[in-house]
Amino acid sequence: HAHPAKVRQLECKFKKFQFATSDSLLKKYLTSKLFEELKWKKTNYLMTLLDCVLTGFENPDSSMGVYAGCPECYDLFGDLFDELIREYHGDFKKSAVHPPMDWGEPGQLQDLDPEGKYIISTRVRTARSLKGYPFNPGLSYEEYLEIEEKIVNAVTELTDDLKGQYVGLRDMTPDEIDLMVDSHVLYKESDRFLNAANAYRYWPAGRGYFYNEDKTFIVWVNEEDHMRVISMQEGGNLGEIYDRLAKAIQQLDEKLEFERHERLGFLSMCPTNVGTGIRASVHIKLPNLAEDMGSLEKIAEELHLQIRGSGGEHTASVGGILDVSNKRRLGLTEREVIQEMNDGVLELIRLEGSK
Ligand code: ADP
Ligand code: CIR
Repeated sequence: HAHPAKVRQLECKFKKFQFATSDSLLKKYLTSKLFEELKWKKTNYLMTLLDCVLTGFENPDSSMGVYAGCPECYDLFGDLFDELIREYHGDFKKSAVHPPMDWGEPGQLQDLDPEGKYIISTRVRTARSLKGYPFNPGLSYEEYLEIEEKIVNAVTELTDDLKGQYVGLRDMTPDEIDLMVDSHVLYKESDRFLNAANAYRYWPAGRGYFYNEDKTFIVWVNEEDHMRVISMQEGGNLGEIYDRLAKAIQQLDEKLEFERHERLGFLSMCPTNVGTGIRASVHIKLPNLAEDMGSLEKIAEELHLQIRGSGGEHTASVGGILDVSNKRRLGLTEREVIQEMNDGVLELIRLEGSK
């Protein structure tokens, strides 16, 4: 059972949350009845409901408002997580099962914008968690260092154009970090949604990034997830970028063991990322469509796309640049996820051209 003091704290915060205005899925699905059923539960990594929902209680403007404290949370607090997951991933029902991994064939995708008229850059990332550890909210100082060591050992063995070097954040100056964040290579140092979830403890211990010579292949260590594997470059050559990521995952699969759920696929701290963990995005200019953001958002939703600002999640669009990516990551194979983004972005470009 959870510690009584922790349950009292949870009850107090839940009560306060009842008065908050929030469009989050947490608000929608954490009913008083469900709360009573879940409030005493505790995982083997000592994670309770409080560890999962603190971010949403403290940030009523969250879209989800929930992070898993450890893999087991997806089962122990499944009555909450299943609802959020179903709604976010396009009606992925409790009875649905995520398909086995399938990256398809190299060369199956083309350039989305061969004339270079719309797309500034393209990025495909996936999230991975190492087996045998909690997520950020439950990690100890020693575990951060252990995870870092395992990942660094694996990535420094990568071959060909994936070869590169690892830099720990503890060895960088604030100015160096800012420069890398602004050039979209490195993650932000503070995000209030992650901060509320206790994802920044012991910072910068165990945090860092690996990059190849051209900075087209990057691995983030111990940001939101143990591992974010990223392939990116200027222009719209989705095929080249996707193939690079597929090759990297193939090599990493031989060196590391990842946390995978029978029904939900690869597990990650945020329920939006379970399944394939893939977010494939373009930085794109669509000046005609962007004149009416309301209707562009609606079109994007129909195409299962999500629009973010140019600095990433929870940022504004600067210079008319939008971040357009697949919204669903669960219930489809890797190949299907990327095809959905491919087709959606091509449709947006067609609509932009016909305006
Ligand atoms: P994630 O994709 O890992 O969920 P964010 O939305 O926070 O995270 O984005 C992380 C970084 O990646 C940000 O700097 C963002 O601007 C950058 N980024 C995302 N898509 C692209 C892209 N197509 N080209 C260049 N940078 C990108
Ligand atoms: C939130 O709930 O708003 C943040 N924790 C981020 C959720 C994932 N982001 C997304 O799909 N836009």
